[in-house]
Amino acid sequence: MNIISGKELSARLREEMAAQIPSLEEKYGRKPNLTVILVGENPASQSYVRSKAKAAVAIGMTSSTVTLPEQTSEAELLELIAKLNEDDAVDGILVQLPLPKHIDEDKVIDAISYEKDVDGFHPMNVAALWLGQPCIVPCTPKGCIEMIESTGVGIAGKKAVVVGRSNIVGKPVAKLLLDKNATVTIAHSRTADLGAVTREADILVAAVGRPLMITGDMVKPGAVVIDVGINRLEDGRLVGDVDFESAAPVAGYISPVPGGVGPMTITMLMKNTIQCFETRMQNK
Ligand code: L34
Repeated sequence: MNIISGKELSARLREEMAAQIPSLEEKYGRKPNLTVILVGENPASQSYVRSKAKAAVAIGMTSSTVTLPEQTSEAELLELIAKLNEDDAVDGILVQLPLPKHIDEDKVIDAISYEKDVDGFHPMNVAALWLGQPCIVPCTPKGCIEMIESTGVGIAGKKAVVVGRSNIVGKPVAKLLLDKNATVTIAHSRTADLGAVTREADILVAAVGRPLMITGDMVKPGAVVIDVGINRLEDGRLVGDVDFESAAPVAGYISPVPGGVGPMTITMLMKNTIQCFETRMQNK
């Protein structure tokens, strides 16, 4: 079994990006900027947002974080987004999810200019992804593909099973695997005999959000296993959707939690910010 370290892969990719920024700055007269909006005080969100800002600055971009109180109204948030859409110095806008219950997430995502939508969540980017047109690819799915490709195991012709069907991970990662010519199955909480389905997978992506759900007996020997889950157990332990202990001896390659998909999500966010910057600058 080999461990796919998202942490190490990220370090390499971030170094490459850091090397790219000075020439971008020279060419366009400024650094790319990422602006993150955080509403409320969810500790996990606070920590992810801090990591994003830190990563942006570490590779030589600029980053701004706007922190708004929990009671912020939807109208106020939409107004801020409209202002950032118009701000020429802002290349990427990310609204950290989840939002407080009184705010409609779909409305907020719709309000972000699709050209600054570094998450790739805007309907325009989703449509473009499914139509096979140039788009901003969501960070977590993009990171999963990079991790699979880092193993050297080819994707084309393989059976890939994605467990989970969210708009943020399951559906887009399935589309990306399809684009790489895998034969893709999307399984989910209602799939009958899930183990029989996952045991067929040469590539298994777990993105259900259920701690330790995928156990070793559900993994095909030698498979590439990508664990997207980030679950905090009652004892404080951070675990994935995959039971690493039982799955690792069976898998050919497996990503850990922490140190797997999480850091890669942030790394892909940096890539998307650079992409948004370059696209806007070139279209000026
Ligand atoms: N808009 N909202 C928007 N975009 C996103 O891409 C996200 N996501 C998810 C939550 N909400 C979002 C993230 O950024 C999840 N997520 C995310 C990003 C990074 C990490 C985890 C989740 C991460 O760095 N995890 C570390 C450990 C974190 C810890 O110790 O708590 C890891 O090694 O997995």
